[in-house]
Amino acid sequence: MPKENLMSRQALIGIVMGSDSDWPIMRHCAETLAQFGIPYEAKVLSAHRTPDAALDYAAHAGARGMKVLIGAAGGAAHLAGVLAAKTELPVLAVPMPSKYLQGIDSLLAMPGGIPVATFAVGEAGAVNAALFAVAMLALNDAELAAKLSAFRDRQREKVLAKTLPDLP
Ligand code: RP5
Repeated sequence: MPKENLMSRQALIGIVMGSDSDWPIMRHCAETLAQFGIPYEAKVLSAHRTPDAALDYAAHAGARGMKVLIGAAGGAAHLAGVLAAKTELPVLAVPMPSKYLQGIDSLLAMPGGIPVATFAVGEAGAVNAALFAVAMLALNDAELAAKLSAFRDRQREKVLAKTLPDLP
């Protein structure tokens, strides 16, 4: 689907990242959603640097027609939890690989009662958060479910077609 077309539609997924420095990883999330033709919006909002704006965004996301929020942050990644505190939409968390602890510091536990679904650190997590959001939307969208099946088929064929270099 052409980009303009996708962006002119009501965003169903909000990708929120703590910094523009997270974009090189989170663009993989956006690209995956675009691949499935899912309208999304991506924003920089920080749990620490712009707490009021982050809370406000989450508080109004449902009324704006969004179905899932994806929060991505590094350095004690509170962003997804902060978003989840202000919305009853499902919130997915993608921990960013941080400079000193390679993202382990981003995998903090959340208090009971405010769930976030946390994915792998880095690019795999960014793509998987998008695929998980697709799977949730596909529960009520047969066309999207068919696209997800086709994606899995292509992925399986690619893996089965792989060959290894000559072994010694
Ligand atoms: C977090 O701190 C951001 O999500 C980012 O992963 C990390 C570093 O941010 P910058 O200093 O690059 O803006 O809030």
